[in-house]
Amino acid sequence: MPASIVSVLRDAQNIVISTHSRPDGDAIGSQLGLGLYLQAQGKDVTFLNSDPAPYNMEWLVGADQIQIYDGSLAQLEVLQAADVLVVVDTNTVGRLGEVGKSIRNAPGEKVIIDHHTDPETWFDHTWIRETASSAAELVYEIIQEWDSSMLSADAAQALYVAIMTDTGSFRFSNVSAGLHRTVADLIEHGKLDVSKVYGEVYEKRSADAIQLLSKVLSTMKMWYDGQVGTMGISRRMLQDIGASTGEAEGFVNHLLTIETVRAAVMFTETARGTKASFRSKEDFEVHKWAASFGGGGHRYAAGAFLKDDLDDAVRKVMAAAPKYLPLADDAEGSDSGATSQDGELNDEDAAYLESLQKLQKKFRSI
Ligand SMILES: [Mn+2]
Repeated sequence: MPASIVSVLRDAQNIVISTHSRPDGDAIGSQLGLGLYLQAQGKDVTFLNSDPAPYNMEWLVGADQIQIYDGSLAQLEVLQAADVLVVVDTNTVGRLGEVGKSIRNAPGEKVIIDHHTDPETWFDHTWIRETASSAAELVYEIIQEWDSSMLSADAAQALYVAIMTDTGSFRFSNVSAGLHRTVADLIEHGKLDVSKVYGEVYEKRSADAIQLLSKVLSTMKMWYDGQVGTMGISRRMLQDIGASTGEAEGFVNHLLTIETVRAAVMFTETARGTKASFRSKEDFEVHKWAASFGGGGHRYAAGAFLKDDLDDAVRKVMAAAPKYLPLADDAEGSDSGATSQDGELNDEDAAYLESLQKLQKKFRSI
């Protein structure tokens, strides 16, 4: 209940707010929206994250107050002194990143405000609704319960940005009339120029990012009769262009614009392995598929990290697809790899097969 969260926050003086590693718009917007509101209520608020805000969130008022966790004595003292520690937009100690254990082990009461599936159980107070469009929607409900006349323009703007980014600019299936009423309130409170806000978030890309997009689009592959689409970013691509993975944010959504595609996976190779971002629509759900690789998230948007290079990660994830997706019957056959025009192995698969054979030879020779 938001009322019980309100009383926990009202009774606190020192409050730490944190969110997930590699934070997105909802993470930063929810954190700042809540934090600025609490500051207006006279609370001492510390924003403590494992990673910096993405470049297109740096302009939000309050973003310069966000501290990056470094385990310093000063930060440990703040954590010790916190009456309440609030976690927004994530529900596991692991997803909090470096700061996670310090938050969980801090003596203050832990509050979670979140909309992801399968929350961990170490929180003392929970405000969780899986069907919420964003963590920010839940933050707004707390503020509404408390006193929305204290919501500043800057806090309203942060919450608006959070909802806008987590709903694909108000178009995902969890957008309701009620959410639009919330958004209308935020526009009024923030006196927002919505077109300008959109531009700050989505129209600040570098030419490099668009160059990267052109390369990434060329890796597009259709699987299972076109019901699933994938794209991949190799480390080489990032190095060649000099772009960061943050600039590839949202690329996966291009796949979902294809009529036949019900699920899409974007693979991003890093030094330690490959990140898979899952997206889906209609009756396809991807969170269990992602969870089978140690990840998690929402029904229609989830992620996982595999300790494999790009090619192996693609192969493993796509081989598991029939277990988790309601693929049309005729699509499951043919030991189900990428659609190949002529039924022959494509270069990539041929290379993979070759590497397997080499590996077998190696084992035989031992
Ligand atoms: Mn979110």
